[in-house]
Amino acid sequence: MPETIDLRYPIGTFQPVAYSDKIRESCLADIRFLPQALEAAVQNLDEHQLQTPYREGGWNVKQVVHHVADSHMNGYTRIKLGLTEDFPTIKPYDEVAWANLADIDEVPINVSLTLLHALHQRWFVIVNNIRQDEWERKVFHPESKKEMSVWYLFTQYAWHGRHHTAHINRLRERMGWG
Ligand code: NI
Repeated sequence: MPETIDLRYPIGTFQPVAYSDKIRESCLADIRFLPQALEAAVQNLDEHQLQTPYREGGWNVKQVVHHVADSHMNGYTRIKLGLTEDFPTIKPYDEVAWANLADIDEVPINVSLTLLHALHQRWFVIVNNIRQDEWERKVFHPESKKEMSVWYLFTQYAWHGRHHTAHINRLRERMGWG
């Protein structure tokens, strides 16, 4: 496997999985502890380190942290829509363009970490209370023209948080930042 692909997907690409209690438990833990895990990943990094791309041509650490906040605000909304409306159409967004708006460079990452702590505290309570029959509720993604279940979204965002945390942790290891 070429190294660039490996760096892009340090924990592998997202793989949809069928419902199981065991996966539910591990994804709940991912949603619950993502803010702490991401905070630990960036601990003690200085401004120069935060400006370092996690791979050549990739987002820098700061962009990654702000992106997780952007993405998970969308994810929180998508799951809430899926739980409260009948087959709603969700809103895609241009994540690359979002990562290039002024807030990403100007706002300290602590602001997004605080946001993620608050967001995930609410998000965890929602997903922890999803009834068995609600996991199969569906949303429609108009760009990929795909139906996605609430279960799919839940497991995807659990993966997504670990995916980006791993980008930063792998970078720290490669750079010897401790
Ligand atoms: Ni992402």
